[in-house]
Amino acid sequence: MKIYFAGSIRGGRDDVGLYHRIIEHLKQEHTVLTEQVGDLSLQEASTDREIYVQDTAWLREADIVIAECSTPSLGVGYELAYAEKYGKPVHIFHNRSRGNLSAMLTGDEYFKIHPYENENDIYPVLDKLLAQ
Ligand code: 6IA
Repeated sequence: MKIYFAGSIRGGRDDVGLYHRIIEHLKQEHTVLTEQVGDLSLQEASTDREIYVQDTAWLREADIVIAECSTPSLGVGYELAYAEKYGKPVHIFHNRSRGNLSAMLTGDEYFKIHPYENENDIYPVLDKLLAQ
């Protein structure tokens, strides 16, 4: 499967280690198009226009979109709506202890939302949904 993994960048990098571990897990059996989201030392290398054009092309190419939304991010919110527009399955992971998700995500019945307590709860859910 070609996976578009979405996680906060300019919204805040507090969870970059978590993104990195999720991407490493997904890469064991699948292709992750957006490895830079989990890059622990991400550098400004492209223009914003280049990032937008590349990321929207990857969204259209992806088989599935997986987002970690515990750190709110405008860019991730945009990507989720873009994925819905193109009919891509969207799965959203969210740590319950980090506050409520935006009503624009929880109120959209298109999105599959997976609240979790601990990081270790994420991986079996991922394995199950990617095995389908
Ligand atoms: O609004 P945000 O920056 O938090 O949006 C994050 C989302 O937008 C991620 O899921 C990415 O797919 C995408 N995105 C945002 N910035 C970049 C980027 N470089 N490279 C690739 N994808 C991005 C930004 C440069 C960085 C050093 C600030």
